[in-house]
Amino acid sequence: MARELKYADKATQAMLKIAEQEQIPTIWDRYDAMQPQCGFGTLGLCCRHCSMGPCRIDPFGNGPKTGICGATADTIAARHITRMIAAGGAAHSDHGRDVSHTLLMIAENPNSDYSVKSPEKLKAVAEVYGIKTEGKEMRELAGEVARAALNEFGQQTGTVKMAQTAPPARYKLWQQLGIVPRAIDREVVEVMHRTHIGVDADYKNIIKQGLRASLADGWGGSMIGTELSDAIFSMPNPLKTRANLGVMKKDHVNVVVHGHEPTLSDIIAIVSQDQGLLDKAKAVGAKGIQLSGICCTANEIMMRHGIPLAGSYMQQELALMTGVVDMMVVDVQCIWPGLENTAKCFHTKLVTTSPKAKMPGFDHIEFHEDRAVEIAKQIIEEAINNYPNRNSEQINLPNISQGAVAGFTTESVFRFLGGKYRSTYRPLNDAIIAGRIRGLAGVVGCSNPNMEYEEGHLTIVKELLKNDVLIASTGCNSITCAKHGLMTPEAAFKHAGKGLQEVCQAVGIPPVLHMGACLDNSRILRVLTEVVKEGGLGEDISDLPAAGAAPEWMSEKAVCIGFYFVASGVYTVIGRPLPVVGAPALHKYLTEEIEQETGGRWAFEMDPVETAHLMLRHIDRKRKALKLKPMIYPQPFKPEE
Ligand code: SF4
Ligand code: MSK
Repeated sequence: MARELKYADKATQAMLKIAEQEQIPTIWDRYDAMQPQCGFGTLGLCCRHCSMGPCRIDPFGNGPKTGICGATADTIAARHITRMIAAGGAAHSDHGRDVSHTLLMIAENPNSDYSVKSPEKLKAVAEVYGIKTEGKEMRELAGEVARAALNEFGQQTGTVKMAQTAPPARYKLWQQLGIVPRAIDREVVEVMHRTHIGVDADYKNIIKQGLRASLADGWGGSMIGTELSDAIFSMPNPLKTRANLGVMKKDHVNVVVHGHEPTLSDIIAIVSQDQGLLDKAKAVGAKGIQLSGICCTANEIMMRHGIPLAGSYMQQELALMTGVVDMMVVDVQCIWPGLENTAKCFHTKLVTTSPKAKMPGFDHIEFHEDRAVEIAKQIIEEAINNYPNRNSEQINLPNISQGAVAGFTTESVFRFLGGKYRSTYRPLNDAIIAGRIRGLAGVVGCSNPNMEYEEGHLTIVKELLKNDVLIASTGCNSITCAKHGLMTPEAAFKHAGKGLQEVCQAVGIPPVLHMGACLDNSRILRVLTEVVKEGGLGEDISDLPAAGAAPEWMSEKAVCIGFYFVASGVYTVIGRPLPVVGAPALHKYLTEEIEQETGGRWAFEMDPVETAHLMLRHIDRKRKALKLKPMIYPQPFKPEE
């Protein structure tokens, strides 16, 4: 049963004790029960792409060295990883498509429950598509932008326009490499075609298409999702909030939203304050309605509304075990079907809302954007009606939460660093050039029971901060950082080196910037682009003293994100290796040779301190290549080279 998790936040540790007492299995128990996991799968050496198989390659003994069709280990692993890119890109991009449809609905339906809350952002996106904005009424412009964005998914000619916002040198390189994405759906379809039995067997050529598909997500589907979400639901602005299970309230109706898309959660955030619903909550004996979030939906509503976050991916079933969740409402991605078994032990209602994601044991209330408020009210009413079904003896809500500042965007970092009247990245670039900030890091991604929970995220972040690296964080790394107090301005004094401390103090920012959901890694691409544009740090993203890490990655989305960072010129370190280790040529290509082509590459490192040091070595190499000044203050980590 429950294990000691040394690095986990206190609320998680408390809930694991409850799980043990009550004999309720958790994700960690299911992980343990799955051991030993298949070595062929771990190494990337199995293939089920046709019914002559399944085939597996024997990496050590005298067994088969090719599949029945003759596919080698490199071909099989390249096909598999590229399909992971396609699945991850499809998930994010389909989210982007849904947001585009919401924008189109705003344009076409004057009575829509949604509106454009940030006209400035809409105009900025219109510019990318070459759409004239002058004299246009907002709904007219919304229609034109929505159609242009939707066109990016299925167009048969041309290329994805959003990708042209990359630094010119980067875009030119993609043209030379032949990996400029043509259309978002097309790249996913082509991955599926090429990886079919008897099509592409050249591992480099397969990865080339993988890179193009990943760019179609990072600089396409995801970027559209982020940009249009900002236009519709408003531009996030740094705000104070709280994080961890203790944000739920014993005497309130607790509704937890879980998943990814803001179309439902944003409306629920607004509707949960409806006076009629608050009265109904009071009528059943509750003091009010407490909304909180899990996973990236939490990030979305936290950064726009300050709604507190209840927990990360790994805490979804622990939230139910508090006994106070009257309803968990889910949409898409990162939702465990196993929640059903946990919920059965409590009064909690589980509700799916997307026709794309139904789950056994969950109620289904289908969400339709054209009846958004009506359906959101129905959902909350059902949660209220479930409040009296609580069993007070089962309530174990840890009173543990932590303050955080969340909601930085490419634009707000710009404003903070530049000062109110000087919107510019100049102070950031100058701080890097002068040796006050050593470099930039994106630390992002999931958590995974195959790693020590939160150790990777926390250790890497703290080691980088100590060495004056400013961090942009998204996804479940953000949630870990928020829960552990790393997203407060005070964290700079506790964890950052002197140079970074001075910058954080001067502009009043935390040393770890919350930049949103996993979809919002596109914001990090744009921050890097702005730094290049500001000048003095090279011509391309690959010139920057910057690196990325996803220490506890889990999903196919994470694979796609990693590939679009590598394709964008970023050195990207992950914990558990990609399933390519049994394919020697492919492994070497992704971790070494690809840097000659894209300027970025992968590294696999399980030790979090060493991960941070790999990133620092890379940052220092780039500083040296740019002939930047030595760091102003002594640095704890000094690479031997
Ligand atoms: Fe085996 Fe080739 Fe079929 Fe894959 S595609 S299952 S390696 S025969
Ligand atoms: S929710 S993809 S566990 S970051 Fe986006 Fe977290 Fe990873 Fe899901």
